[in-house]
Amino acid sequence: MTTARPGLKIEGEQREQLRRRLRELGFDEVRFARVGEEAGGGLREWLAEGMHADMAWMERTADKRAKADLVLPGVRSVIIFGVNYWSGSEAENNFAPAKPQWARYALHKDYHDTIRPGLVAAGRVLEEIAGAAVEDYRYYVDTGPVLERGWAARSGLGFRGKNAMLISKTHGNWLFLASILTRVEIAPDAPLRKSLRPADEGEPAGLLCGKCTRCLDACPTDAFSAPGVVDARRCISYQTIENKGIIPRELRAGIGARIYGCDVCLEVCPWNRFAQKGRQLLLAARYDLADLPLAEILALTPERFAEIFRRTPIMRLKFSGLLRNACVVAGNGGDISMIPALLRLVVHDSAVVRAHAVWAMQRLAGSGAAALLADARARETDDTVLAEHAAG
Ligand code: B12
Repeated sequence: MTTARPGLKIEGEQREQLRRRLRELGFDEVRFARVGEEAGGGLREWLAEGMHADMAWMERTADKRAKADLVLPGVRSVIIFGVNYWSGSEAENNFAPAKPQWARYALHKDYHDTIRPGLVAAGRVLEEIAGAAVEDYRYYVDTGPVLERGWAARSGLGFRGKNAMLISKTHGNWLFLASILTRVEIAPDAPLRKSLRPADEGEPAGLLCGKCTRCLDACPTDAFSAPGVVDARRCISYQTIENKGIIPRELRAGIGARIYGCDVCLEVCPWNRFAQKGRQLLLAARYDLADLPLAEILALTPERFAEIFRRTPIMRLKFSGLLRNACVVAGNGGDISMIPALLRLVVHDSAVVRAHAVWAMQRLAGSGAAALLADARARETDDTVLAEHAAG
């Protein structure tokens, strides 16, 4: 077994020097946590209840998420980074009722790409200040088998809100998280309430939420199975980003105008009043995406899709995923001028797109839909799409 080499220890002024240098790289928050006997918080219960929907990768990596030592043998500390993506007013038009709404984080170039160079540089700083070798640390942003919110809560970066978000007292809900697991022993920062057991060992959700339940009450699809616990199967973020297939019919109306992700449980949180506009040193804004009219999205070609969304998180959704979501938004919007565009999509190559286009047509054209859809229905061979025709 590999253990930390003697001497790889940082505390006092040296630790603060490390923090300062890391912040200079563009990270808004840099906190330290000690690795102990984690059990993975509620991850196992969450998985056992099937709340991860079809994110099988969450199941495959559960052991590693629960025990950092399986990711980096001999790991002693986790450095948790917060990157503030609050944009102030620029993205306000994102919330004009007539427009498709995008999760705020999506209105940037892919943050995995823009934050990663910062983490590479952070590794170099760790090598320089702590004498670590390259094999003494691993860095991750989002995609690694690391319970980032658990570590962040443990490091005192914030607390786990009733909306399951890591909420910072200074940035509210608008922080991306990233981490470095390291064999360097770094004196840990204190969690917000020292008297509590470590966050991912069962800290109650909503430590600083008081009686507030705005997030739980506002969720359009009732996705919270308990305070702090999101059932991904009902979460609009999951349905519009991770789910690549059919969005359950009973959830579609709740999606409203949300074309990619959902910020409702973040937006309503009173802690956001402290948020300051981010420095954007490790981010590249794409607020222009929020100006795309729905009609233009419904009429996109694969080439134009790639051109507009290149290097943004939206590429994860793929062309057909965006069209699917646009159909749902059109179906909810009540604007009959979308009907010609939808009629082109009821014969699209993708069965998933066809199914949601049929649904949207039925919502917009009402009793006239059957006649307008007759040709498409006659030619349809996919059972899922036929079921949508029949359901109308
Ligand atoms: C899978 C995933 C999702 C899934 C599931 C969400 C969820 N609540 O778990 C879906 C697709 C729905 C999703 C949605 C979103 N996500 Co997401 N997601 C992740 C990912 C990859 C893993 C999260 C995870 O492990 N979930 C499992 C649950 C069990 O754990 P958790 O809530 O994260 O951690 C807590 C529990 O273990 C808890 N705990 C303790 N005791 C108990 C007891 C019980 C019974 C339970 C269940 C839990 C529990 O302690 C931990 C922390 O306090 C992380 C990145 C990462 N590597 O961590 C990003 C991450 C959590 N997502 C993020 C973001 C921004 C979002 C969205 C806002 C995106 C959007 N606008 O559409 C929404 C927010 C939804 C929400 N309210 O949680 C950020 C959150 C940043 C922050 N400040 O909190 C992360 C950290 C990505 C990042 N690197 O910045 N996400």
